[in-house]
Order: sequence, then C-alpha cells, then structure tokens
Amino acid sequence: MTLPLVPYPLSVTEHDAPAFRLDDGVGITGDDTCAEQLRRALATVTAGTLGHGEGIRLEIIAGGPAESATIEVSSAGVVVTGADAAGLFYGVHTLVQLVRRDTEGWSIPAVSISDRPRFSYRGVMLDVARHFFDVETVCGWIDRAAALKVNHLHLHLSDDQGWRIALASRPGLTEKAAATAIGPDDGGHYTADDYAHIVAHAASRHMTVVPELDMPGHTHAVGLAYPEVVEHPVITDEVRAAAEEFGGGLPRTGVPYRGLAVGFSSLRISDPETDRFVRDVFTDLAALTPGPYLHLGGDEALGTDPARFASFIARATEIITGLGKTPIAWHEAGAAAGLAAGTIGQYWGFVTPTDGMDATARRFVAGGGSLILSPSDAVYLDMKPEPEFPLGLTWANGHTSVRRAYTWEPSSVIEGIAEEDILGVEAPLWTETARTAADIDALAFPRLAAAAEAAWSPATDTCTERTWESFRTRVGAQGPRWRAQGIHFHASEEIPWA
Ligand code: TNX
Repeated sequence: MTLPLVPYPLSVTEHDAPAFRLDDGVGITGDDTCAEQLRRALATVTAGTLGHGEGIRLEIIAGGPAESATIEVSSAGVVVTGADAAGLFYGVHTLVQLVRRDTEGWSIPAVSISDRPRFSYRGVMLDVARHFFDVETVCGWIDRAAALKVNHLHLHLSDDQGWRIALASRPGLTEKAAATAIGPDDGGHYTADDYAHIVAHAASRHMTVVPELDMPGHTHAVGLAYPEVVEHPVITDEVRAAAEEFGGGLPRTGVPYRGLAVGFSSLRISDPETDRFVRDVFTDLAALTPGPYLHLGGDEALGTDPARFASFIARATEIITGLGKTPIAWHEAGAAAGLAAGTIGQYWGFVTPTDGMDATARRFVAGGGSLILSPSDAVYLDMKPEPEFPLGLTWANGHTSVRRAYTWEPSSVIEGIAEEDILGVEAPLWTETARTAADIDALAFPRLAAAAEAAWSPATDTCTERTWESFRTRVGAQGPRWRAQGIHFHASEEIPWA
C-alpha cells in the first residue's frame, strides 16, 4: 500500500524489512529544536512518551538543495538529514506521518525517502480584515500549514471592513477603522508586538510572513480615519445585489461597512496626500517585516478608472521597491504600464483562464517577475466544499470539491510560461463566512492538503502517486492525527477516512 504521506515526497523506496519499533527505550538525538518538535508530535500521535536513549537521529548536513531532506529507516534506527534547518523540519514532519500502529504497538516502516520541494513559495493566506482572528488563532493556522510544508503566510491586513495592523505614522487606522467586521461581529487589530509575535512564531516553523495592505480598492475603512485620501463609494448593481443577498447595507462615507460587496471603494489617486499615505503605511510595514515581500493588493479596483489605476500601481510598486522589498500584487495589476520590474503577480483566475486573465498574469513575467498561482476554482479555501455546506461562497464556478481542489497541474494554468516563472502556489482563505478557528479548519481541511501537494510534490506527469485515487487514500490516513491535534476538519464523503 502507498505510504500515507501528504504532500507526497520526491522519492520513496519501501524496504521489505522489519520496521523500526517505537518502544519505551527509544530516544531522539541531534538537532535540539527539531528533536523537541518531534518529541511533541510523537507524544500527540502515540499518546505516550519516548525515553532518553537513542534510535532516532536528526542532523543538518549542508550541501543539498534548499529545504531538502533524506530519511532512512531500518529496524536498527532512524536517521533524518536536512540540507538546512527547514529541510530537517520538513523531514521530521514526513517522519511523523510514517508512524503507525500494528498489533505490537507503534512503529515506522523500513523506508528510504529523498525529498525536496517543487516550488520555493508555498503559501496560505488568511483574511483577517473581513473577520479578525487573534494571535493564538493565527499561530494555530501557521502550525497546521507548516505541517504540510507550507512556508509563506500571506496576511490580508486591510479591506473595506477594517484595518488590522497598528502603524506608528498613521495611528488613526487602528483607532478609528479597526473596531468592526462583517455582520454584527467585532473587529480588532494587531499591535506591533502582536505582529512581531506572529512573525517570530512563523519563523520558528520556517515560514515567512507576507503582509498585504490592499489598495487602491478595498479601502473603505481607510476613509474612516483619513477621509482625505479616499473617494466616495461607487454603488453599482453588484454592490446592491450583494447587500440584498448577504445583508450589511450599502457602503456610506464615514460609516463602517459590514457587508461583503467588493469593488466600490478607491483611494484618491494622483493626490499628494494619498501618495504620502501610501509611503507612510508601507514604510512602517517594511520596518516591521523581516521577509522580502510586501503585498499591495491591487484587486477588484472596479471603482477606479484604468489609467488612474495604472498610475497608482506604478507608484505603489516603486515605493515598495524603494524600501528594499519585492512587491506582490493580485494579477489585475499586471495591466498597469509602469509596474515596477520584478513585481510578483498573484493569479486568481480559474484553472482554465477566462477574460484574458492569463494574458494579464503573463505581464509580470515579461517584466522580470514571477507568478504565484492561486486559481480560485481550485485553491480558494473559502469556496463551499459542497453545495449544502453551511460556510463558504460559490462565485468561483460553484462549489469546490476536494477532487477539484486536487486535480489541476500548476504548469498547465498559464500558457507560455516556464516552470521557473512560477514562484509557487498559494491557497487563500477569505473570511466573509468564517468567524472562528473552527470555521477556518472546516473550510481549509482537507483541501489545504491538496494545495500543499500542488506546491511541494513533483508534477503530475512525473510522479505515479499524483493521482486523485492515491491522494484521497493518503489524506484519509491523516484523519486520526488531525483529530488528535484538534483540527476540526470537514470529514468530506469524498475521502475514505481512517
Ligand atoms: C475575491 S480574488 C476577492 C476578495 C474576496 C474573495 C471571496 C480577489 C483577489 N479578491 O476580495 O474576499 O473574492 O472569495
């Protein structure tokens, strides 16, 4: 039987030999940080404790590809070797997935594994603007994603409904624009210390935080604090329709917006005050963010004239580049002449592109940047997994089954770009309908595992285990451990849960 590994490794060779037995005398030696993480993970899985002897050795031997690892298991012992700290961390997570119970107790099958990621950017996004999530919930989300070898956390920190991070130069944003969320729910925000805590927790799981301040659309909340930089809302038929379907009323200048329409707000473009605002917030954000990227949004600026939109994107990407960071933008920004060279595009069109979204995405590559793939009908974790599911939206081509989340191939989405032009894959979780940590779990699991495999595992045509049948069995085997870890996953009927 295929070993229950998700995401599936580059190469797995099972040996017809006795397993390694996890009995009382077994101990872990080598790299302390990973040893502690493994000890905790094994304690959760086996509900027992290890001894202080030898048996499992963890080591870093520099030289191999970034984030790579090897695992050797025989009845005599286990050796996990990482080419760097991240590689060892991922190797340890693979090892945890190998632990199984037989009639004599817990064991690890005799196997040789060699593993490394397909893409260097493997992301998840959490929208903390539509609903706010506290630091503890964000850290739990980091732990869950990191266990699937995800290494970037994109935080959507601002939207029409609220601004979620305190920035020294613009205190009004959290004093006046952070208290509310969608519906009757309270908002909230991260202090600089909260954000530092999230960044540090992510780093301890080899994850880079990618903060987003969404502009020039999605900026209604900014106007509560700095009305001089925001236009009046543009009420279209779509905005009215969203109010009718989901409630929350129509957006009104100076009043917090609690609905979930999009595309009605815009910064006031080509105004020196706005330019100052954009420079202030990205300068502060850059100072708080050790990672290389700042995300400027750029999506759904439906209320913004295209020429003004283009000039805004050119200016914002120039400001971010000037701060020594690499800009990332949603793919609409690709349409802007003057996009700073090297800007990374995040594609959210469908697996089979419509409306020229692939052409817009290709502009980032032509400009010396690369692409993050987030096809909305495959990896948007906020789409309903089933038609009757209580949480989630349906705009991306109806509901997104686990099977649909799994069966797509990154290199086939945007024609005419090379493997090297794909920085990676990211699964966004927008939170219009998600209010609690349990809601996050129910929408994200098991589909996050499918996105993680698209990001980490070899391409579908080069790996015999990259099939829906193999995946559903391997994911099903994660059930008991996910339960033991307190992950409130949706026990989809598509999966044969163990
Ligand atoms: C589209 S696609 C959005 C978000 C919504 C999401 C809901 C994109 C970049 N933006 O504003 O939250 O749909 O699925």
